[in-house]
Amino acid sequence: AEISGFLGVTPPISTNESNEREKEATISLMEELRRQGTFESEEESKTREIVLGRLAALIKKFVRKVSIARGLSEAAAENAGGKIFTFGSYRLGVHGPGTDIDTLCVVPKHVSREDFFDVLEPMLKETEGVTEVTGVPEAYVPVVNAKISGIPIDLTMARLALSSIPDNISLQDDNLLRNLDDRCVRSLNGSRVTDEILRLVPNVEVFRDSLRCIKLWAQRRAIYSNVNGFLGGVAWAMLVARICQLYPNAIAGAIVSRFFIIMYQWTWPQPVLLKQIEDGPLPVRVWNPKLYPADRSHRMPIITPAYPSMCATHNVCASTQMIMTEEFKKGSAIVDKVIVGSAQWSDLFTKHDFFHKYRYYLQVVASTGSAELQLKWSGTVESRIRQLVMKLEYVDSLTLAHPFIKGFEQVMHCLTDEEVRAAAHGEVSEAVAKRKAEDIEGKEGASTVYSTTFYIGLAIEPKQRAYDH
Ligand code: 3AT
Ligand code: MN
Ligand code: MN
Repeated sequence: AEISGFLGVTPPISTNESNEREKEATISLMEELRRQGTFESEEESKTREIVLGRLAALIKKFVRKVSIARGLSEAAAENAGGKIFTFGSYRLGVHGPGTDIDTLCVVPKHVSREDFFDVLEPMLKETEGVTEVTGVPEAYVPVVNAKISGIPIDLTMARLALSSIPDNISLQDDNLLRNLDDRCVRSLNGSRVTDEILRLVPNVEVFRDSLRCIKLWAQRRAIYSNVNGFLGGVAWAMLVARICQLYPNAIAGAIVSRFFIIMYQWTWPQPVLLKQIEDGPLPVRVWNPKLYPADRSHRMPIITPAYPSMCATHNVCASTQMIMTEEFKKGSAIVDKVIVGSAQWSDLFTKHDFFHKYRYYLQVVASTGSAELQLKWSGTVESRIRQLVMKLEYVDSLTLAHPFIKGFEQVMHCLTDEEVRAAAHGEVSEAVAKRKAEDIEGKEGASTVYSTTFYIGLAIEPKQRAYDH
């Protein structure tokens, strides 16, 4: 990739090594990240490796079983292979304790997506130490969720147009995407993007440490969420990767300090690219604002590096852009002080003050009468909050509509219709709040209400006084 002598779409800003202050700041940053509990224990780390080993063996067994059922010989079935790839935070090396391992299972052409849910899912359920197995075949990226030895696993699958999947197969070649089902292309995308990001940073270790810091900061400041119009994990990773390209010899403390100032001053909608966007073998859209008006409307475009390149931040709207820009500015001021020794890294990780910041809040309550429905309904409502925020941006006296990044869930056991109605509107009396499931069991007219409440903070323009005119 490094034909031009540097990684990225422009030459670096500086190839200097970090100075003493930045080295000290990096040491204290790593101490703080440890203190904040962002690293898992040695033991958990070992468990993850064992889990992945077991999973890899299980996938081979699954491919073998399906191969035999399709009439392949023992030798051909054995040779059919099957391989797992990880992506997400685990692959990037920035995962915290208890987070999931995102895993892609690559199978040969004679193994179908139906087999994944009809054969592998039951095999998982029967495997010792595997719990909470649920398949979601109808998802945009179909997935099986499970826990193996207590570690949450998201398992996606891609079927390649090959008769066998050898252990040394790489997913880098765009031609592998030819003649694949869309769901397979989407499943491969997660892994291909992650691997490409790692290939495009000058120093993976520095990238990891810097990203770990930025992720924690974004979570604490409540701007880590793709659905709500902020940035998700992949977008934050790409931003940090771009800064690493611009300062190839800098260490984590220095990268983080450049990160804030560069992101604060970035001339959006100029896109953040890790490499030039390439064309490829599929009849699919690649991000191109010259060609597509929808792409032109992206306010903070951050473009994925693997073909077919897409914008990871199409959900950003005027309000969330304003909020993130403000946070970049605040972060920049704190980090400047940290580098000269007049502030602590912990100051960067102070919790947001969303619930004290605004005088008015809009509350959106999604409620149903069943846990299963609630999961779907609250997800639907959450994905629409953005639309509401964008409508609010048009209200004259509103200067900002600030969506909070998560909803608050409640389960309320109600005895009367009145209680049900109140609960569905997000009002809970003390009596209802205290009641348990067994308190309403078998009682006539009683029912349980599930609710999720979302909040949007509203900043209102100060009223103009008469003499202003
Ligand atoms: P955690 O450490 O797990 O919190 P992460 O970055 O690994 O952070 P996820 O496990 O949620 O985040 O997601 C990993 C990748 O899976 C990111 C993205 O490529 C893909 N992904 C996540 N959610 C969706 C979704 N709803 N649709 C399509 N792809 C998704
Ligand atoms: Mn994950
Ligand atoms: Mn996941």
